[in-house]
Amino acid sequence: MLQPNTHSQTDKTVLVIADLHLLANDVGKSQLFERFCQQAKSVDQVFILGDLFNTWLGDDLSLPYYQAIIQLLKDLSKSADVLIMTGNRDFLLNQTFVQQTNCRLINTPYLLELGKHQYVLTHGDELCTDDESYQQMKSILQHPITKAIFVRLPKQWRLKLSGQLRKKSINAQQAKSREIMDVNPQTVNELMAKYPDADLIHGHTHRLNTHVEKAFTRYVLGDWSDSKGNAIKITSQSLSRLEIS
Ligand SMILES: [Mn+2]
Repeated sequence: MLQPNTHSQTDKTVLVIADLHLLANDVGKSQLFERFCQQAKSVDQVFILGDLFNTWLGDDLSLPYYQAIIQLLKDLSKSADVLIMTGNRDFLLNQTFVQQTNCRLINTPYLLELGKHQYVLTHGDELCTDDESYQQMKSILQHPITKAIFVRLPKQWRLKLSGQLRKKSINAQQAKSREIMDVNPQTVNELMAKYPDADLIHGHTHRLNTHVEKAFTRYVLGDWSDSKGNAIKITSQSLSRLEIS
């Protein structure tokens, strides 16, 4: 007699992280990520919701800097399905990165279905619509034409340009209020209206918290320091927070 498939999609365990902002020379945080990868080897899927890397200036330029991290991702991919969404810092991740790591790049928003539960996964910066200058800058920088031109520039130019952009961005952030840089509730509601049965998981704002709204719960992932990281663990039965240390 045929047995029901006990390893169906509904049984899987999933880990979700975001905003590690890894730097090539940041040994502490790289080791923390290594410990996370050890824990993650026993799960089915790992979602990285953007800004895994602090800067990514094209696969040809940035891959050599991050070889230790690339190796960790490659090893993790052997036991878990690793799905990566780009953030505002690493939106130039591309196919050579995919080939070297065997991770998959996914679009935002991504609908994750686990048992009876649905989760909308997104980096979160597109929800911060009060920050109009940021959204304007994003639409220029992440435009396919801009990206295509940028990755063809000489490496030295790219390094210089990214340094200049970073300085501008830091200055701009200092002049903005905390509220402007958080998600806009109406934008969140508009997104979630398209997914009436789902909860929301996002990063970007670095404000780890759980907001229980009428129609959905919004789980915000925190960023990682050199000594402490955070993740969300989901099964078909439950959702819980994990601390990585
Ligand atoms: Mn971000």
